[in-house]
Amino acid sequence: MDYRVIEIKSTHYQDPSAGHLSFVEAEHDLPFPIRRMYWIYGAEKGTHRGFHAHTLNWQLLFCPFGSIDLILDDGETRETVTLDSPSKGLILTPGLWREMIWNQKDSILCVAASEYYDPDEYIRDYDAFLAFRNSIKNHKQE
Ligand code: T46
Repeated sequence: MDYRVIEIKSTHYQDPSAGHLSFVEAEHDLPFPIRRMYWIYGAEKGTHRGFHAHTLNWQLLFCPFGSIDLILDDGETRETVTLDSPSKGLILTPGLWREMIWNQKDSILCVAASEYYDPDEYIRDYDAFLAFRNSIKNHKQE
């Protein structure tokens, strides 16, 4: 499936009680420029969000606190990636259906996106998503 799990670079102080620092550099670590960032917080355990795909957006998702399952669907298979470490990142290409489930209350989901917010660039209907995937497949076979 068209996603990639990456190790986000982290630095550590000699004294672990002083915390850690992780960082991502757009053109060095990501295959897209960052135009927007957003984050989701204050969600209860069991929260289920998403239920959509993007036609244009590339995204980096990471969870700096807590644990969140990302259910990914390319129209043929479903896979789950668990974001449960501040140094784990998930790069999603356009055209993947995603759902997110909060495994822990107050987990935070941070996203760096390649596009400005545009509601018309979302596919929120699953049948429309399948039709979109089929149109890509047919286009590739031509
Ligand atoms: C995604 C997953 C991982 C804005 O006004 N601007 C924004 O930049 C975003 C991202 C959202 N919104 C509005 C649109 C809705 O009225 O915020 C509201 C909640 O968005 P949504 O229901 O799409 O939230 P999620 O958690 O289902 O999905 C979000 C992102 O929208 C989506 O791009 O990939 O997180």
